[in-house]
Amino acid sequence: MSERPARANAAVLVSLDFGADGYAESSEELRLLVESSGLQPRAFIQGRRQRPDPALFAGSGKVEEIEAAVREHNAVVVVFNHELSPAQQRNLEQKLECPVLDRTGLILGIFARRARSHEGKLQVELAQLEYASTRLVRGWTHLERQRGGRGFLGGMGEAQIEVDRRLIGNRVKVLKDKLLQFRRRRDVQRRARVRGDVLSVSLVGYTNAGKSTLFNALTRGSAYAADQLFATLDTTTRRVFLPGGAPLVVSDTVGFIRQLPHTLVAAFRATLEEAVQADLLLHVVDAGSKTRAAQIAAVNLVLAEIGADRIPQVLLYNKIDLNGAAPRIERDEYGKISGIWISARTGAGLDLVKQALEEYAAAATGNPVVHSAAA
Ligand SMILES: Nc1nc2c(ncn2[C@@H]2O[C@H](COP(=O)(O)OP(=O)(O)OP(=O)(O)O)[C@@H](O)[C@H]2O)c(=O)[nH]1
Ligand SMILES: [Mg+2]
Repeated sequence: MSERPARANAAVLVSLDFGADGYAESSEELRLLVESSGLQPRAFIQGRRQRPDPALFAGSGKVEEIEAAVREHNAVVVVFNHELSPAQQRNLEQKLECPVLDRTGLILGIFARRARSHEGKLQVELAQLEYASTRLVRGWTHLERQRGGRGFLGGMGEAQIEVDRRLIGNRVKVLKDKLLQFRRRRDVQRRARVRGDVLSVSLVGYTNAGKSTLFNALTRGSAYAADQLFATLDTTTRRVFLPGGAPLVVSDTVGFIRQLPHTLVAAFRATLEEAVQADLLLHVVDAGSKTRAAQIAAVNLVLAEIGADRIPQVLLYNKIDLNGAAPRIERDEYGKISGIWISARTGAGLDLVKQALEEYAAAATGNPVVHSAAA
């Protein structure tokens, strides 16, 4: 089968097992990430190694295998499920004669495609520039042009790759200044809300857990929900009233993922601050995920990184329609709500979520809970 048509988005995936936990799931996640980025996985090269090769990350035999797959599928990019050093990336690109993306580069590319708001775009650009400034990205722009593939890789932007480090430095400064202005404006808005004595709740969680679907169900809004990783990049905030009449602001936020690139966490700090400033976090979990515990841990890690680990949290085990579980509330030994089993899609258990919010609102404002209907 050597007569495959050239495809602008064919990708060869590489994931190597170094004996760490969660290898299978992380490899499956790579496939989802690649699909979410608009690339098509054509071949998935896997292998086992003790430790990365300093020059090429993979062993020479594995690199030959990758090279053959690139030829066979006419791939425009090779995606590694790992962090590559700038030197490894450059060596691989020379050897494979094909652009190589590492995990951080891939996630940055997805964020670049998704960013909609002015602030979101500035944040992604900042993260990309800080990432690019450590790498000789120039290496593959000519290859990209030769192959005529734009699309995904075009997301890095040739113009910004053409500029030298000094210009990158200048641009980074401009971006940081602009983002600071956004942040100040947001602070003002937030202070106005605090004065208004309104409970603020943020939906946080692993990417694709169902945050936007739940946000829409709770606010009857139309946040973009989709079966792709990082569907949401911008924080959307909406004011709603609970059945008992208490006002509340709910925010939908960007999803987290294990090994979320640090440049991104830093760049998105302003957006994520909405979560940091919340009175309560609704931590949405895909209850059916095989790596549920690892996903919860990854989210908590990022929350700690942005200083949101001390905010009270309720775990929402979502998508129970898939396993037929009944909606229910779990309480800890002090009677405080710790978890709720729901389906954002069918609406099962949403009344329990509202009930939990009423309890929190009452505790926060000192007003007793008013149940709208006598049970
Ligand atoms: N079966 C089922 N699917 C759900 C449920 N909630 C959400 N989904 C689906 O899960 C996918 C992801 O939902 P989103 O609401 O976009 O998830 P998210 O957490 O906002 O994802 P990101 O913004 O990408 O981080 C979509 O295909 C939803 O339709 C649910 O309760 N049951
Ligand atoms: Mg979303």
